[in-house]
Amino acid sequence: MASSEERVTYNPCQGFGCHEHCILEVHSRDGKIVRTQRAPLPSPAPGPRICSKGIMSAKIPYTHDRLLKPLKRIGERGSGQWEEISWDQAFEEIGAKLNAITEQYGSHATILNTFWCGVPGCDRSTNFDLAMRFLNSFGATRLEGPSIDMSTILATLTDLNGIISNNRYLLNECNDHIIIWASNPIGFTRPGETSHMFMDARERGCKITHISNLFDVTSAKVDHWVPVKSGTDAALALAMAKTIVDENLQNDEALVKRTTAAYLVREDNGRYLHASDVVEGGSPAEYVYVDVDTGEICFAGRHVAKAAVGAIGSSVATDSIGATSGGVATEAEQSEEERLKGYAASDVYGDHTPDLRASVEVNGIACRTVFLLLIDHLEGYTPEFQEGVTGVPAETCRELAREYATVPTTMFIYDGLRYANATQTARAIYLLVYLTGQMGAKGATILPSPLDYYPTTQLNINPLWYPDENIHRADQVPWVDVIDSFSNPDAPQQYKALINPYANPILNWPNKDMWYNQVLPNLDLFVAVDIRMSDTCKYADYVLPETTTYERWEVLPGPNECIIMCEPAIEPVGESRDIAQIFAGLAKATGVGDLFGDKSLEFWAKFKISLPGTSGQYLQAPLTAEEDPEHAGELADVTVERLEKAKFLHLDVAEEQFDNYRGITFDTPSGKVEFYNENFLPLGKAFADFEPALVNDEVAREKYPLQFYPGRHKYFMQSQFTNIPELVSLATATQSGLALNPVEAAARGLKDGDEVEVVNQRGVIKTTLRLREDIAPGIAHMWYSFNEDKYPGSSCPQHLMVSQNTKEVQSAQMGAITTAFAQTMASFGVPRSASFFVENAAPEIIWDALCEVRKAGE
Ligand SMILES: Nc1nc2c(c(=O)[nH]1)N[C@H]1C(S)=C(S)[C@@H](COP(=O)(O)OP(=O)(O)OC[C@H]3O[C@@H](n4cnc5c(=O)[nH]c(N)nc54)[C@H](O)[C@@H]3O)O[C@H]1N2
Ligand SMILES: Nc1nc2c(c(=O)[nH]1)N[C@H]1C(S)=C(S)[C@@H](COP(=O)(O)OP(=O)(O)OC[C@H]3O[C@@H](n4cnc5c(=O)[nH]c(N)nc54)[C@H](O)[C@@H]3O)O[C@H]1N2
Ligand code: SF4
Ligand SMILES: [Mo]
Repeated sequence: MASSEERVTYNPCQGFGCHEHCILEVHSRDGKIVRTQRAPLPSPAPGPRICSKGIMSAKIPYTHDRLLKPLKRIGERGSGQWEEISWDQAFEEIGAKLNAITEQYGSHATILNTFWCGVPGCDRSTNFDLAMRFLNSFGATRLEGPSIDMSTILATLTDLNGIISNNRYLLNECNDHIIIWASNPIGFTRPGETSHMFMDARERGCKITHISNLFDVTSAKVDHWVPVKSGTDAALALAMAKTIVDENLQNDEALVKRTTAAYLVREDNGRYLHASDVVEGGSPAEYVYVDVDTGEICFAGRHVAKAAVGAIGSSVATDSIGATSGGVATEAEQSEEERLKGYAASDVYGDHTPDLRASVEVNGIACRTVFLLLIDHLEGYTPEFQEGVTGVPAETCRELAREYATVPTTMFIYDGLRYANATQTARAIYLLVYLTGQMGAKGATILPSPLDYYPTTQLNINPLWYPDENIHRADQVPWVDVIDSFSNPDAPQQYKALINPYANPILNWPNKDMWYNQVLPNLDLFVAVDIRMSDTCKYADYVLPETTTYERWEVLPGPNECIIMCEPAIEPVGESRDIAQIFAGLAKATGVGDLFGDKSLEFWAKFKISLPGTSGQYLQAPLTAEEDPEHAGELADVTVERLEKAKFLHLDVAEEQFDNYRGITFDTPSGKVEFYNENFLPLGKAFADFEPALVNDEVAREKYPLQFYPGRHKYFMQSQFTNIPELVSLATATQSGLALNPVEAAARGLKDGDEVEVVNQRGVIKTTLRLREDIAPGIAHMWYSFNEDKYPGSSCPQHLMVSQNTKEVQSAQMGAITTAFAQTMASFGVPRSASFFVENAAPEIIWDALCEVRKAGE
């Protein structure tokens, strides 16, 4: 076959949800994809890398369960009986039902689930932008996000007003030590470039320590593995903090400069002392400290030099919303250079040096510094105490603390802290970073959920999100309120319809029974959009087939510091349509077609680059030699024309890798890190503490002594790729059945290959026992990605998990975080529907469940 017939395009990997965000070079011939390989994007070392899923991704358009036509349910929900219908009929019938619901209950009665993990591009995709546009055209209600992957974000919401630093290329700066805490990135969950960066660091002589509850692939690749008992990490982190302050290894200067450690707190009510408490007319916004040399009482104002960028609150720059309908440029944000200058100037102490250890009476009020309070708080968290809790020897804890405090160390934390105490645990880990001054230090920072996020390369998506100036037409709601409304006719809003475009919640979210028993029976209409028949589609009334990433347009800034124009590699398979067509059809059928418009996905994707980015300027990229040999290297605006020719351009990102923690100030009330947060005083949680996780529950353990651990598959991406036979073979050969340590099996008289039942109060799973030395005693490990049909006559792993969206797991701390966050967002003028809320429930309980294993039929 002549090579001229081969077509090459660049498309995001369908498994984009791993956060590696690989772009694939896609080769197709005669309208069919023949292979995918890594794209030669010009980017920092080690350059693009892909994994087995990226290679098998070429099969995604052609799977046996690919949705090819709109489907209408004809049997009971979940019965799998469908009628194929035309798009016209689908839009007409769905439109009529939505209109009837709107007439009776208002447009907010329709819920849109915008959770994005399944869609290539995730929250950066044009798909996501158009979901927001539909939300804002229709005036629907956005479903609040599940508490998944949230612990580090919630910790930073508490201490830093939501600022994260997650540029994965900072791993290239690590030469001394990396601690991977609660994550399995190497060769597993981050199998692309990130794995290579870890291995390259090791080759440079950088030591890697891994702290985890089981010996996983990452443990096997590092220098030092520290096993901890599940859900106990806060005890280890706090005992490390205690060792650091006991041995005076903390960084006093960093504590004073960047945190409120030297500020006085009133002993009577635990609140920060303010200038207004001390002098008549003093400012309630000024904090109080003691000069270490003179003993003078001094005041510090709040100096925030335009705080760190990229707060997770919202992708919306609200100040520009008013201007969007005219397509006018957005207000310029501060440049990177100005921001850093601002940090340097943000000295609130003048000539004074604050005393970290002041204990004084001011105006008759006894006060002590936050640092002294911390020393008291850590009193009980001795290395010996933690040994009893975590199983980590006290001496190992001390050594780790000393090493951490004296060797520049990057802390890599990801999402393994999936327990009810996750927020406090993540705060305890962050505390170590503040104490030692490693926050934002070169080669020594903290990277939560690192990815390729460049705040300076964001496109302005407001004009896509908001069809007009009414930014408050839509709303947002948590599941618990939806469930409540079903049994309460007086609830302020009834919810009747659900549209689910990009996720597979009936499989992935830990509350299957809530769907079957409470949600589905109360919905008048359930519409799912997907590329294949998922568990969620199975229960829908209408299933709408979408194009895959290979059949549609996209423009993505970010991956590998590039901006990529993703053109369709092939024609849509079957009658699948792209999301612009799908939402436009729904909008038209519901009378909001004029607002939503009828532009194509290609138009919207290109439209994003035709506007200045959020920095107020067009994105810039150096001219390539192919574009202009004479001026190669010179900066020029990224335009549609340039991208059409080049397909991808390396964006002009600062030479110095960006670390959002490299500055000094934060947008907190004090302008500093508040690891002592007075909002949480009523809960006794002003500091990070160790609270037992649900798996540590002693009473329940009597009946169910094992941790039920339904983990992710190496060869799948949650439920994705479970329809690729080659990957299914690999997965079933290596990760199937129930994996148990031989010690636990012997104690139950079980042997390898036995048919067993995994049980708890919520369900019984029938499966086969596999003995594995690498699974720690105490853990019953399963994998969870397959459709429920894979478990005939049995519960699915998700049944045994703690239900996430119930009142029982709502937590006071989450309530306080959510309330504070809502206030902040409102004060910025961000509409509720655009804020990134997560449900007010214990943050991560995916592995926080217990079970017992017994021989089948006993
Ligand atoms: N037991 C257990 N449960 C877990 C986890 C765990 O480790 N253990 N992990 C949790 C985590 S971290 C997450 S993020 C969630 C993930 O939860 P989900 O976001 O539900 O994840 P996916 O299974 O990736 O599902 C996405 C859906 O999108 C569909 N899809 C893929 N590409 C496209 C597309 O281009 N267009 C459309 N319309 N649809 C598409 C897929 O077919 C699939 O049905 O699961 C959570 N659940
Ligand atoms: N192959 C593959 N890759 C994926 C995904 C997938 O489904 N498959 N999903 C993607 C998504 S959405 C996400 S959010 C990420 C998640 O990526 P990670 O956070 O890296 O992985 P998880 O599987 O959530 O976490 C598993 C690890 O957490 C650690 N762990 C568990 N409990 C504890 C504990 O109590 N203490 C400590 N210290 N460690 C503990 C163990 O090392 C375990 O191997 O993976 C992404 N990548
Ligand atoms: S690491 Fe693998 S699954 Fe993840 S985006 Fe890259 S190729 Fe896809
Ligand atoms: Mo995730």
